[in-house]
Amino acid sequence: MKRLLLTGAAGGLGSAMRGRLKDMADILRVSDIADLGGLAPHEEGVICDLGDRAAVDKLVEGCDGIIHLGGISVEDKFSKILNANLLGLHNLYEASRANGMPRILFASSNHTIGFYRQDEYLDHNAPLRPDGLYGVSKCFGEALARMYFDKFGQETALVRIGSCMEKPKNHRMLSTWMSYDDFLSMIECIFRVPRLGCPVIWGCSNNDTRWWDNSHVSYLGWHPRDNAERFRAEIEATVAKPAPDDPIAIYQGGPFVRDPIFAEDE
Ligand code: NAI
Ligand code: 15L
Repeated sequence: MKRLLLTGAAGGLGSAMRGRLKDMADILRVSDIADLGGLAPHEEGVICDLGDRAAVDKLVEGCDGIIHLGGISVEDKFSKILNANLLGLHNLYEASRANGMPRILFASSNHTIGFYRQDEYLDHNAPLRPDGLYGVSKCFGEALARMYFDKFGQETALVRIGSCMEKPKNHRMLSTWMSYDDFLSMIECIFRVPRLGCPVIWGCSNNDTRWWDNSHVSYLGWHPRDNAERFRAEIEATVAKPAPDDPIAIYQGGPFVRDPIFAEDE
């Protein structure tokens, strides 16, 4: 690719992936509403609110691919989720439609299905069961992407990320963790495969206790190599195990299922 756009580049995952994406394109256009820090030689920076239609149109212009990580990433007030995750996504897809429909990786989330139990094994056909407004916004994103595929042929990978961080932080993440290396190899497969379509892809490593079946996307050639199991002893020694009747131990969405609906004036 000549120019790859990375939104949410100042966030936790964006910061971790920026350097790793260096060989994916001649230029990495990094964007966020927050300060992007220093730019590497292969990067160009654009400060942009995803809720600003005109700014997003300019942001997408000239890009051959988009990794969309930007937005609200936890439960929050609806007004904030509305701007970044609903209006922002609509802006991104309209901008893409006007600019040659570059392939998109949409960072969806396991919180689209957070109310399934941890003893259930899901495939991509499982009906949505979001665990909060944040999860609902990711369901909206998946539906929007699917509509743009069916109506216009816009390709998107709907990546339902589990917990993508340096290492798992608790017992639940022994199932949901995805390593940065596995995310990078997934990204490479998504942008290399001749025909992507608009598949749901579960974003977790090759964890012994994973809950999700990716066999429908074997055509991508993605083979996650890491396994959270190597952190089990460390987690068991350092993190208290939740009681079996604690929702954190029952539901796939873990602590998100306990979040309230946040009031606008709080
Ligand atoms: P993060 O919250 O650290 O990063 C999100 C970035 O989006 C932030 O830098 C923020 O400034 C930016 N942003 C928020 N509102 C914006 C707006 N209106 N306009 C432009 N930028 C805006 O989240 P993280 O962990 O880096 O996650 C990245 C993406 O992956 C998010 O979309 C999140 O929902 C998704 N995801 C991440 C998971 C993880 O384990 N890190 C798990 C599941 C999904
Ligand atoms: C998410 O969707 C969040 O963005 C991230 O912060 C993690 O909490 C992750 O899910 C998770 O479920 O562990």
